[in-house]
Amino acid sequence: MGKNNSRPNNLDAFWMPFTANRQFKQTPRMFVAAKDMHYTTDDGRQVLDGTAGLWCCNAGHGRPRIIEAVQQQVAELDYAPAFQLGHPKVFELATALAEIAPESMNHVFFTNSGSESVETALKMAIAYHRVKGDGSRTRLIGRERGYHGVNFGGISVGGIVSNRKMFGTLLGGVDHMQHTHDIQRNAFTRGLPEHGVEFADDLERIVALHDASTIAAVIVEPMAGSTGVLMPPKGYLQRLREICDKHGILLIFDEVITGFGRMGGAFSPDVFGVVPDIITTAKGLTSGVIPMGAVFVRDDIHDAFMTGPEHLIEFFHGYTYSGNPIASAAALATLETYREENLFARAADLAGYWEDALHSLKGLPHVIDIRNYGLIGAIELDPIAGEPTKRAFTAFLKAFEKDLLIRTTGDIIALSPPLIIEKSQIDEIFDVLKSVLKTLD
Ligand code: PXG
Ligand code: PLP
Repeated sequence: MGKNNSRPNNLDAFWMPFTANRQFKQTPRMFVAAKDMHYTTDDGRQVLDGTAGLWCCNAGHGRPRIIEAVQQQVAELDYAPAFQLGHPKVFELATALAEIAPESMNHVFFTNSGSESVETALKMAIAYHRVKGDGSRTRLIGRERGYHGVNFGGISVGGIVSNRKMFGTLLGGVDHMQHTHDIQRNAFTRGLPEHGVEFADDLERIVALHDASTIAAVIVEPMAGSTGVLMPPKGYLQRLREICDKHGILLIFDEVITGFGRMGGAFSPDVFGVVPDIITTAKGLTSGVIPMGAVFVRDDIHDAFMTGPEHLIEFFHGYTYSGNPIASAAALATLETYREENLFARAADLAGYWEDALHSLKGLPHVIDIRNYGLIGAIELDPIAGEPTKRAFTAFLKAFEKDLLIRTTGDIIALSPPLIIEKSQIDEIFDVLKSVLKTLD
């Protein structure tokens, strides 16, 4: 097989996403191959993947079953129209997903990304109330620091200022609960923080302001990833659930990061015990191999749409590539890989070792908090005065020089390795990080 891995002469045309383009193009970092736990750079180095790509390659890289499934599918049926026509794999996939989803969630709507899953879930929630004859419930409630992708609905309910401030007035009828980060009371907690269940009561304030009869849904990440890994305080999700139930508000969990084993179960209800009404996913669904997302819906929400004349479309929504055959084949093979290798349980089994290794960084210069759950870790650094993000980004560059891929957001280092990681590789991650943190200004 021929490979062409030489660096392109011109990097100008590609406007890179969420990247400091000018800086990158002066000193590019390029991957040309990946296998299991490692990337290969264009200068031939093996870089340990501490982030599963962008939180997505949960089964690791270059997994044979997934490669084979994609190759076979592309040769057999490349594309089938998504509207008013079907193909077998997408139905098989939906059934397989319903099996690992919470008991009451046996219906799945396919998208191509986390952002699209979020838009789909928000539209479904508003439309659901309307088909039930409750059309005044149109408001959407998000949370400060939330990340729900980059489309207009997602940034409207999202709470990351830099993702919102450039883009006008966004969607109307949206409000936000306060975030749950409380470093004063919870710093260096292992697992879920003790303090902060009362942050959920902020939803009561919002309900009192707008009246429950105007609110369609609340959307939160059960563990807020992109903003820098904020674990839900003990009892917090349960209380959100209770308040939503009390007021007839739908609860949407955005599990684009937490889904598919990251926390030691298929989805957050398996580990936190709180079941929402809608779950949005993407990323780990295909282990990052082919873009795909899925929205899981409680059965009675789905059923509420299945009324009216049978020849009419029930939900005016969908994407050209919803349930694409190649993505479906990749997802089926990914689920088989997770099952065969018991990877969700593996994440749970490794969580203790991971936690100990991570928390051994306590006491190193600039480290002001460490957080973990499952195979997720975060190290929060004290920002350089007047230069926020610089200290953590320097750590990223230094780690990369030492053949370790980490991810930073603000001054927080986020870690989320593929679930196939070995203990020796966990040691390697934290040995490198220790040496990097010791040399930071
Ligand atoms: N919801 C959540 C909770 C996410 O984490 C999205 C929606 C959007 O998914 P797409 O597939 O449209 O990107 C995400 C994505 C990071 C990082 O480093 C996080 C995401 C994406 C890229 C980087 O924290 N989350
Ligand atoms: N824009 C135009 C002009 C289109 O025709 C379509 C789909 O047919 C879209 C956008 C939406 O594309 P997608 O279904 O891939 O989201």
